[in-house]
Amino acid sequence: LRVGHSAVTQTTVSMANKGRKRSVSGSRCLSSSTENGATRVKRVSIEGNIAVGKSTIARLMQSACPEWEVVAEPVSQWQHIENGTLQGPDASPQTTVSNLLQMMYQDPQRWSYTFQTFSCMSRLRTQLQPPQVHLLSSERTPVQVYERSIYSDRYIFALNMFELGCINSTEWAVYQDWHSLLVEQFGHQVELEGIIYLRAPPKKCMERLEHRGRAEEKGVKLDYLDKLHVQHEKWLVEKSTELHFEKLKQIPVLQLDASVEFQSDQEVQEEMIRKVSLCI
Ligand code: UDP
Ligand code: D5M
Ligand code: MG
Repeated sequence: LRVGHSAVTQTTVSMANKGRKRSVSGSRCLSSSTENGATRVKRVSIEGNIAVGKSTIARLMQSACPEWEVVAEPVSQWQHIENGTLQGPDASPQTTVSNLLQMMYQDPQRWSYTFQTFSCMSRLRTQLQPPQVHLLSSERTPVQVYERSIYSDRYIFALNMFELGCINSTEWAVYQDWHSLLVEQFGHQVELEGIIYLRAPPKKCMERLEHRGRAEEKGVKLDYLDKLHVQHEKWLVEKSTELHFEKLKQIPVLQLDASVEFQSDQEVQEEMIRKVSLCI
């Protein structure tokens, strides 16, 4: 799964050419350009299998490049579904009514569609937040790093649930209808400059998933990670997934080999972050 140098170089060129580069050297991570004087945000998403190390690399990027903003996946919202959100003086304190992540894993036939509606809505709401003020006042182009995207919601998870029969054909038709509407209406506000595909064999992801020990994921089997791996490969490597958005087909993909231990190896981390920096 190791990515050859030429593949990285090729992707670097296509991602970098999307903006005018002033300088990239040493620990400098970004180009510092604006277009037509307007503040322009560069957004990249980190994609990859469950527990491959997306949050870990995102945290490492955040400390290596403080001028980047990492927008984490709203997993805790999925674990804590809150009651009504009445605003103002009459608002009652919010309480957690359920754990939708757990419900989805325990009874996928019943809860997969509901989970997909909420994971996509909550992700979009989170990613629509404007960049932090310090990013906007920086001389450099603000960069937001998303953990996954509304595209992996559809082309990895929802599609997989449909193929597994956990979302039926009516739910799938309804899902695709509102997902396309959301992308048409809001897609430009979360438009991606590039995708970082963190890639590792499903067995390695399984080891990391077990090591992380998230309670809801106790029943996740290697077979499920195998299926998600294939979905990632079809979308991001083989490009055989049927996509419904022209812009999405053009987005450059940087593959990073996450099969090696990078969390505790500074040299490996630095090399990964260097590859990302060259592309942004
Ligand atoms: N992890 C690890 N070595 C690595 C990267 C990650 O041991 O090189 C561990 C990390 O500490 C966590 C688990 O793998 O316990 C999953 O990582 P993370 O939550 O970042 O994965 P994600 O689900 O966000 O892709
Ligand atoms: O992903 C967080 C957890 O949430 C993990 O168990 C996968 C699951 N997840 C994330 N997005 C989706 C969608 N759209 N459908 C189903 N399950 C999802 P992690 O990889 O740990 O960051
Ligand atoms: Mg994560």
